Amino acid sequence: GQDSEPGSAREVLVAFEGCVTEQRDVLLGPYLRGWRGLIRFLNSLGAIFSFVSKDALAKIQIMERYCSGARRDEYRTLQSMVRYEVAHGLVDTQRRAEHPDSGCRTVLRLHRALRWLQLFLEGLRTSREDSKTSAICTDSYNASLARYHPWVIRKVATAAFCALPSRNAFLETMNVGGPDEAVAMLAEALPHICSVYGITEELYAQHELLDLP
Ligand code: 1PW
Repeated sequence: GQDSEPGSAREVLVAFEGCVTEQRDVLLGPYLRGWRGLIRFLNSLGAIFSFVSKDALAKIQIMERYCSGARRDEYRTLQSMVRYEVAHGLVDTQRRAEHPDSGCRTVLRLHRALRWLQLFLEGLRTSREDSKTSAICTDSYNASLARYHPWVIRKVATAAFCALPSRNAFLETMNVGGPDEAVAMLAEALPHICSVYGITEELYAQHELLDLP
């Protein structure tokens, strides 16, 4: 669809579902499509969220360039990307220098944000009807992504969360029907997001890439 269409959370689910192969490889194409869908959704929440989505979008674009570039075969899966970049010394491990935008460090930022998303959606799914979306969002952020952000970003992000609509209105914006349908969709989607997150975390841990600058 077009970028101006509201989009449905279901597209995001389908993309993340299609990420993991039988060999437990993570396909970058669907991974980035899932992210694109998320960004579209974030933007539909209002201008205040474009601050949050802008950096993620820049990172998606870096990855899309790799995936359509001369070395696209190496960037088919997360596993082949790590193998390729590590073997060819394309990853800065101490400070950003020769390879400031390696695929490995770029995906690591998206990966950390995915943990936030996972906690947020899980909180939303299991919350009571009168819960505050902003509180769920703040708690999940503080439990995950916040530790990687400097004070000023934490402040701006937390301020943006206050603009989130009520729980039920938020579930409606997901465009999958009423709140009950949205909660059911989340229950279906979360295991897939968890699985992508878990495989990535394990892969990065094996290669000692979890602290890339
Ligand atoms: C409603 C729940 C939505 C979850 C969507 C996740 C999007 C998260 C993006 C947060 C971005 C905040 C501003 C940017 C900070 C960057 O410095 C930071 N990027 C991320 C994605 O955390 C680190 O990237 P950098 O500076 O090392 O290139």
